[in-house]
Amino acid sequence: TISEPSQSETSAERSQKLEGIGCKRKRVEDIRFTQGHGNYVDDVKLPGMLFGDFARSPYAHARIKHINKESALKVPGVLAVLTAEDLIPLNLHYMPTLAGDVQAVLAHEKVLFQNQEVAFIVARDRYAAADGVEALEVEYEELEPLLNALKALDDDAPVLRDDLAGKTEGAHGPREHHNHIFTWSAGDEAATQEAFDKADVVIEEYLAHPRVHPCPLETCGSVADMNPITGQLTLWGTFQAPHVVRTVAALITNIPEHKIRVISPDIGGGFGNKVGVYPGYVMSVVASIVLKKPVKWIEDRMENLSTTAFARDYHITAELAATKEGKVIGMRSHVFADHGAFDACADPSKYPAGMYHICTGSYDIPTAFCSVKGVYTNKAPGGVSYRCSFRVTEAVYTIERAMDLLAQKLDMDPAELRQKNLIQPEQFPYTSAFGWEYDSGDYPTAMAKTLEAVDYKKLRQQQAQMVEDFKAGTSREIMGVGLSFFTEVVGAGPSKNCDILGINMFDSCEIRVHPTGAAIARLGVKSQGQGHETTFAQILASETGLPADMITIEEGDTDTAPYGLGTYGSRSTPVAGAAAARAGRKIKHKAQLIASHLLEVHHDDLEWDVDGFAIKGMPDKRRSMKEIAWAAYNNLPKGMEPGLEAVDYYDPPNFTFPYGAYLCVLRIDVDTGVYSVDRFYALDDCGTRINPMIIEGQIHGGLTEAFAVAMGQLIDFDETGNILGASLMDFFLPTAVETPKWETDHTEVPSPHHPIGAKGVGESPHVGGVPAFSNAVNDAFRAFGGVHTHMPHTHSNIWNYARSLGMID
Ligand code: MCN
Ligand code: CUM
Repeated sequence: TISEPSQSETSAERSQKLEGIGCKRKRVEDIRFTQGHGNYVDDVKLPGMLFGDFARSPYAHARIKHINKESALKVPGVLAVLTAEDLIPLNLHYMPTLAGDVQAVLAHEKVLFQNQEVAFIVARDRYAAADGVEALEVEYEELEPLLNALKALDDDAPVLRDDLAGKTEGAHGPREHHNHIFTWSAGDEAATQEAFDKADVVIEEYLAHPRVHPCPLETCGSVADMNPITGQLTLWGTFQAPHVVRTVAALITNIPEHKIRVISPDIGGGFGNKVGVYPGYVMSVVASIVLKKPVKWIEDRMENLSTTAFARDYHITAELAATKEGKVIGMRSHVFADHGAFDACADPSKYPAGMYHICTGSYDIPTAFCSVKGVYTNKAPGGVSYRCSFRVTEAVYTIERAMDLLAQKLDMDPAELRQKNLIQPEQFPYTSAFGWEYDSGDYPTAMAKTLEAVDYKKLRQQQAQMVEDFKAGTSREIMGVGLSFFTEVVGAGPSKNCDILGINMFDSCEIRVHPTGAAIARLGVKSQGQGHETTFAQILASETGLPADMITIEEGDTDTAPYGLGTYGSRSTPVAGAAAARAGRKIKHKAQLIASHLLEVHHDDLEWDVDGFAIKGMPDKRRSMKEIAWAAYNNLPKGMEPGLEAVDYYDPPNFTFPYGAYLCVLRIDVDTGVYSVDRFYALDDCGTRINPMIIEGQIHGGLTEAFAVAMGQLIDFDETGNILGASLMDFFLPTAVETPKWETDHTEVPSPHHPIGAKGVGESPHVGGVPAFSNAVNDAFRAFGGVHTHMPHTHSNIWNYARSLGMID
């Protein structure tokens, strides 16, 4: 009944048909996206569904004196006004955060940042809810706001968190001040001090990494449907980690976990913004319980930019110690981390500063020390989002700016200084001064390839010529060459290092092969645009011999997908991708036993050949995976259970360490501060490449966001705590018009511990891209006495910097 694959086809031909690992397979999800048939949270429409909207605080810091619910309840269509008073009896006015703090679901007594959630107004439709928000009367008494993280621990700094009064222990050790969250350090402080004491040359610089926001196209939202008859809660939402949301929901509501179904439908970009748990999610659930109807909550753009997870806001001091020949012998960094009003950072539990201690970067630095102080301010909570790999963006910015500053101090070329200090191929696996075990890499090759591709020498000659011309008064244009050599740490993670709320950070894949040789695979991660439906089918195609087109990938429904920790920290390929490969191998193992039965030989006499098993030395005597799948349902070896299914939960032995060498060339018109990016070359190594086209897309996206952060994005505040830049009128979201042209390249050093050798890639271009841009801008001013100018490098900031250096009269 099943047709044999044509025996005349060669292995190579059959292999190509699978569209497995290495194939530039077209994105299967785009069939629905490009035709407008994606299914996002706002597309969920249920009978009788109500809408909730937040009344938010106009002040950054104020006491709530009185709330008059009546004024809102009078609005036609408004059904309920919920405040903290309503949540207190349910013990839901605060919710636990992933960082071991609590966050107000609705402000109780005090508001701590502008646009904080004060009341939830539920109405028959969005418009009535918005009218209710307008009508609600809240009386506030303004308090002094705290906006400067560097002043948060001053003796006279205002007290922000009344609810923590007298609490001397935080989730990460003792608290030393009313606005102090944690102090965390890594490395060897004494040894590092010794290195600095004996160094010929040291540099020290304050490097601010300003507050930005990932600004995904789709904002956050949820639909909660509590069935009062069955007690079943169904929650659709923009969740990067649906299983974690289910567990947190069970813990805070006491609804048994099997009665909660969390569904992440299509997601229109996450970038870390959709990892955290937000008051809106909780309030849609509470409102559905109270009103016995489904309740939807969807943020608007300004709410998204001003209240849900921001990124960075790291105030970094970077120090390097080196010999006069340019060998770095010590690295030190101190950070003030602005976490906003609540510590809602989404890091693995043991790492309150994420993976910031990858800040020795790609260099063989024998001693290092870093410490991070987290503080409260009157700003929105968050901190770990935006293609950051848990603060690796900040870490790479620190070391890559510091290397340029050291090169300048030594009067050395930045490429040469890097080459002198790169970790050498024979040093892998390499243990860094902070204890990370870098799994693999060939850094000098990546560096050499990059310098050659751009003709680095010639660029430096051109630059020198332009400096001369500028100084001679014949030109008003200068040129910058920005290098960045980054190392990432992704794939959280090994359970020895990583957990979230005590749940180890493994991931999972379950595959079922149907009788006709088609299959469905479900994973514990959740794509937000990364193309998992395409690439995970490719891994399984290579592993099982079933064509990728015959494998459906499903993610995001906790009732069907195996438990997983979700998609962030570029962990899907390193962890769930590994689980997929291993689940595929389990399928293959059973298939081999079935094939041995069908071909009547011992299974050791069989060998795998692309899409089936053949008798060793007799390639024509074979059974394809398709035939084996059929047999799994009707012709099995005696005693074997029917079916062809496998599940794999994978706890990786280590992180993966993708890396890359980036180079940016830009020209600046000094009199206007206007720059143009002449060239941006990005070489990435993410180990085995599953889908080169998807990788290129990831890199283009990440570089575009790097450009955005380095050159324009900023979430700023005025002195009273009003958020500036909370709309797309002010917040820089580059379009095709501003975005430079990207040149991509790669090397391929597989991860030695990953089943198919793949490392993550989703965040690399952002991590490496930001310092390349910032180094380029700073490099342009190096010959004119410039040392460091802060991001964002807007035209006006560049112009002001040129003025401060006396380059403009
Ligand atoms: N891939 C590959 N070969 C590799 C590595 C990855 O073909 N060696 C493919 C993967 O199979 C997957 C994609 O590249 O289809 C990204 O994989 P990975 O690096 O594992 O990252 P994740 O899937 O875990 O995605 C998370 C990462 C993060 S943390 C942010 S932030 C970010 C990013 O992805 N958010 C994104 N890229 C994004 N892209 C889109 N479109 N939307 C987002 O929200
Ligand atoms: Cu830090 S942004 Mo991604 O890890 O979702």
